[in-house]
Amino acid sequence: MKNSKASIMISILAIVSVASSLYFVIPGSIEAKSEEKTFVTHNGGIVRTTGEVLDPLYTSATMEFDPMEYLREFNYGRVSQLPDGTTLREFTIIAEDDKIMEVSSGVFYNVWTFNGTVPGPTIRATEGDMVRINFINNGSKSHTIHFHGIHPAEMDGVFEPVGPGGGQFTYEFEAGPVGVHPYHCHVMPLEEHIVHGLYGVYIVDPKEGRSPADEMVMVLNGLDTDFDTENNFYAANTIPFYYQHHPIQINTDELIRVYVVNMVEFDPLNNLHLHGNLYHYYPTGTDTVPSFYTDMITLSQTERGIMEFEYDYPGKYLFHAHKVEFSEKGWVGIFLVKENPKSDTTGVEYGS
Ligand SMILES: [Cu+2]
Repeated sequence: MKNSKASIMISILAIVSVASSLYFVIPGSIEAKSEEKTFVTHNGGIVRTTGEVLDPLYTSATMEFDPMEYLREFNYGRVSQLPDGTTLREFTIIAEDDKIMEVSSGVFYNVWTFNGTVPGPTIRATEGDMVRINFINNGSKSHTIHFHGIHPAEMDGVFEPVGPGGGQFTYEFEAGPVGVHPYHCHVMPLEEHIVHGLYGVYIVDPKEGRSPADEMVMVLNGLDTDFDTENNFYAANTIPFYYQHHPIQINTDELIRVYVVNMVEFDPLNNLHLHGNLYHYYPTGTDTVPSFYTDMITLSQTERGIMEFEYDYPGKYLFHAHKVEFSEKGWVGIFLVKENPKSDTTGVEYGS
């Protein structure tokens, strides 16, 4: 009985993967190391995984991605001055759609990438800068980059699909408004292009800057590894359970600023709960006054904002989706709060 169910499942997976012309690779040589858990999706599909966390740097996957590095990595571009004195920030973004990522032990998934990773690079500029994106499509399908924010219609990345095999387009616009915005491919079927990973974060800093802080980016995402339009895994920054097994180290009495962007498709809502603390929340990051002081925000597709908080007490604190299904499928992490070495000697305080 078990075997026949398994063979039916394998057949379904094979048909789905061929029909959708996507890669779903299960190398025979890779064996799960411990007992597999079974996830049943809403429509009866079955996904098996040990649930063990993987260090993506040491897997055989072709996408090399380190969530700890991504967390605090900001790309300011190649900087020059335009004749009128405006700062120009140039970025090169290359789309590909042939990389494979090991999502969980033995579960491999075809990711579509900007500059080789999911999410793509976090792009950062100051309000009023000129942003120039040299976009190259090295994928096998048409792609674009659609930035959220303010820009001319022809820079919107919707009606100018960039052809596969080296097609190019230059997006150029003034950075604004201040805040945190997503960028993503806008080629139809849109859901497919987003779900496979063609998205990233675009931060616009205010001219006067923000108060010093330990800054980080969290993209909330889902992974539909069996192509049934239900997510099988959820994460902050792509790798399920990663920050639970590799806690994010922060200090007491230090301002933490998290740029959070929800890119989960299929599920209408996501949320973020912080333990042992509350945070000031700035929806979209566009206002200087926080709208909420809370330990829970709810985010629909591409909703985003800035969280600011400080911990008084050292220790381990969870952060996770309070939608328990999501946290049990990978969207959970830990802040490891250490006593601030500066606290006693200098009494440094951030924020106000
Ligand atoms: Cu695309």
